Order: sequence, then structure tokens, then C-alpha cells
Amino acid sequence: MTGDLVAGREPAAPTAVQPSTGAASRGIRRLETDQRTRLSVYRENAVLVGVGLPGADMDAADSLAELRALAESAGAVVVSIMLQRRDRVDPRTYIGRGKVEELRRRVEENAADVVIFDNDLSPAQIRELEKACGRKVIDRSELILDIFAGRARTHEARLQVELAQLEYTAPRLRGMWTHLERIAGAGGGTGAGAVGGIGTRGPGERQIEIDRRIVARRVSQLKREIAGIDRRKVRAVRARQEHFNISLVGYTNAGKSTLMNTLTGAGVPAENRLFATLDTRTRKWPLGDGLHALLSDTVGFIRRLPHHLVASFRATLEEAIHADLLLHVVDASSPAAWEQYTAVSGVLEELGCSGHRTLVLLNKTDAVDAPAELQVLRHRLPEAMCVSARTGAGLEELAEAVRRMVAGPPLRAVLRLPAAEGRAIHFLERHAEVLDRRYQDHAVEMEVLIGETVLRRLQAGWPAAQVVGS
Ligand SMILES: Nc1nc2c(ncn2[C@@H]2O[C@H](COP(=O)(O)OP(=O)(O)OP(=O)(O)O)[C@@H](O)[C@H]2O)c(=O)[nH]1
Ligand SMILES: [Mg+2]
Repeated sequence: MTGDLVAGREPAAPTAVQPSTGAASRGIRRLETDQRTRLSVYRENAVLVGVGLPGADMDAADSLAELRALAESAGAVVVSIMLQRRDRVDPRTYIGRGKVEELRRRVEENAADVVIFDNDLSPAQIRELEKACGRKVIDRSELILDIFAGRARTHEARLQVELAQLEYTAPRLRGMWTHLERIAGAGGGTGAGAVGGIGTRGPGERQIEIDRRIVARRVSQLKREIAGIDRRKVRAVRARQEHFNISLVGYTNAGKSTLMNTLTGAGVPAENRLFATLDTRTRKWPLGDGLHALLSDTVGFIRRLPHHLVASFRATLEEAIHADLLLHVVDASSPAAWEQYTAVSGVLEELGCSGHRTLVLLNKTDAVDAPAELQVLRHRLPEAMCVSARTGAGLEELAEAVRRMVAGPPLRAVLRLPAAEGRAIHFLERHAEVLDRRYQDHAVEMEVLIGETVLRRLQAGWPAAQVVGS
């Protein structure tokens, strides 16, 4: 185990999940099935397989289209797509014997390097399928982990991805080792020869023990380091609490970073690929009238986000957890907008954010080509605002709505000010609704409807202003 699975790599570069150093792993490299020790799909020809089951969270064909986008985001070249509808999964191979044969043929015909399943597979199913196809087989969660590994830039994100990858992939690698051990135990074939001669109990078994110890040690080390970062992050988030904090959340590719750039001029990278953003950035968003908020861009969500990823990205998602307002960005031009909205809501619930004040933004309205679908979406989400991060449409209304929230609920107050404080009076005229005004001994008493935050700012700027009644 190299200790760091993801460090120092270029964008979308291969992920090397190496289960061990040592002679056994070098020997096993000669086996075809060893491909499972390198799970990256970068520049590989991929056959995609999707199985539509009753009660799935999305139509299997839409789901496969998303898998394709994921595979391409990871740098794979999709050469064939296989969609099957079944009433239940085949416990051995997931797709059943006949389909396995078809898959094997497609893999051969298309010179594929990898098979990517849209459904999550058990280690035993992976083993069966790899044996049948002679290629590595990975599932959706592994693919997502691979993309995250390729994108992680900061030390923190790398640790988080490494932990998630180890926790998800390690048992599957172990499953593979067990399989190899059986080959070795059978005593025949060149593959067995390659791993033979390293220990009497069988190199596979021995290596599993070594791997388990190395993995367990690394996992606890990563957890400690991440917990340290978590604590620092929580402190940093708390330190910003005098400001109004807003987090952009939403499905991957919904346009969060683009919106962040349009609103704050942040220059955050925004791209048409999944999981462009992994690291949170915070910028000041000026709202006019001297008010501002802090806006944070966060990692995007996806349906069936691997649980380990959500757990290890908790620190990054702290931003969302502690925000005063969530802006939930939805790609309204996507046919799967509603499913994406509900998937994000599910992850927010998992993070304990479901009770947060949230404003839903139907983004990319400039690119909607099915207006009827947008109508349905608006009907389901009547409070949502229509915007376009690209053209700027709707963003003034958004800023105004947020400005009202930042200003706080209006209070009725009577304020006394020296009559000579022309600027303070002007400030009140601009930021509050003046209901009444009386002059008395070089002072003015103004009865106003004023936002809580605005009142605090008035008092900070003009200590001579006194609240004399409400
Ligand atoms: N037509 C149109 N395209 C948009 C709009 N907003 C964003 N996009 C495009 O959508 C793609 C994804 O945008 P990003 O801002 O990177 O999306 P994101 O939500 O930050 O994605 P992740 O970081 O991957 O979670 C880019 O190609 C943007 O140019 C919009 O309002 N209209
Ligand atoms: Mg982004």
C-alpha cells in the first residue's frame, strides 16, 4: 500500500488502487484478473451495463445516460451499452447466465478494457463477472470514487477520497485475493505459477492478512487526520458567524460554480463535467445597500452517492450544515430535474440539513427546451425562483430576496438621533420605512419599520442613535 492513493495526480488521471506492495502482488500482476488492482477507467474502452428493476429511483435508460456522463467524466470511452430489465437480480451474476454470455461477446467484439455496472455489485458478483468476461468489472460507486480521486486537489479532499476509497474498495479487493488464492490452491495454470512459491499457506491468504493490517492502520490514521481537519473547519465556519452564510448546494453540473462566479466574480472553475468542484470556496457577495453575505460553493451531489463519500466529505459539507440559507440549485433544463432535486434533498436530510431555510433556484432556464416540463417543475416547487447563471436572468430578484433575509425581520422602533446627523437620517430613509418623524430640541425622533440587521448596522455606525420606543 503506497499510503496515499490519490496524491499528486493530474486532472482525471488514473487512480491506482494498489492492495499491496510485496512479491505476491508483483507476481499476481501477470494474471489477467489482476486488472482489478487498478480501478481507474481513464482512456479505457468501456461497456456499460444497466439493469432496470421494479421500484428503482430513476428510469433505467436515464440512469444509464447518467452513467455514461460519469464514465466520460472519468475519461473512459464508451464503446457499448447494454440495458436489461429484470424482476429481480441474479444472485450469482446479477444479470443472469444468458446475459453474461452476451456481455462477454460484446466485450470481445468491442475490444473493451472494462465493464461498468450502473448497479452496485457484491464482491462475489464482481468475481463471477470478471471470470466470465476476462476484464475488470467495476460498479457505479467505484466509478464515482475514481472520479473524486482524479479531481481531489487539496490535501483535505485527497484524504477524504482516500478514506472513502479504502473503505469501499478494500473488501472487494480482498474478495479478489481470496479468488486468487483459490486458483493458487488448485495448483495449476500459469496464473497459479505466478503467485506460487511465496508461502506454504498460499500467498493469497497471507497477503490478505498483510493487506488487512495495512488497510486498517491507514484507515485509522486517515480518520484521525480528517477529524483534526474537521475541528479546524468547524472553528473556521464558526468564526464566520457574524456574517450571513449561504451555501450553494445541488446536483453535480447544476451550475453552482457558474452562479457563484456570476454573483461574486469569484473565478471558480466551472465545467461541463460531473464533479468539477470538490473543494469549498467562500466569497463575499455584495447585495447592495451596504449589505453582504458570504457565499460558499460546495461539492455536487448525485443519486446514490456512495455513503462512504458522504461520511468522509462531512468536513467539506460543514459549510452547508452551518449555513443560514441554502441555495438549492436545480438544472431545470435536464429531463431528470425532479429526480435530481429529490436526490439532493435526500442527501441534505442525511446531513441533518433538511430543516434549514432553503431557496430553490431553477437554473439554466435559458436552455430549457421543454417549457411544459418547466411548468410541471414550477408547479411542484411553487416557491422556487427561475434564474440563469449564464444570462443573469432572475439574479436581481434573487439578490433582492436574499437582501431581505440578510436585513432580518422588520421591527417597529422609535429612534432618537441628533438632528445634525444628516447621514444617519439619510441611511434610515434608504434602508427602513419611515412611518413618522418629529423634531425636538436639535434632535429628531423617527418611527420606523427596520430590519434587525439594518438596525444593528445603524447602531454600530452611529452610536448616538438611541432606541426610545417600539
Ligand atoms: N445554458 C446554461 N448553462 C449553464 C448555466 N449555468 C451553468 N451552466 C453550464 O453548466 C455546466 C456546469 O456548470 P458548473 O457551474 O460547473 O456546475 P456545478 O453545479 O458547479 O457542477 P459540479 O461542480 O460538478 O457539482 C457548465 O458547462 C456551465 O457553463 C445556465 O444558466 N445556463
Ligand atoms: Mg462546481
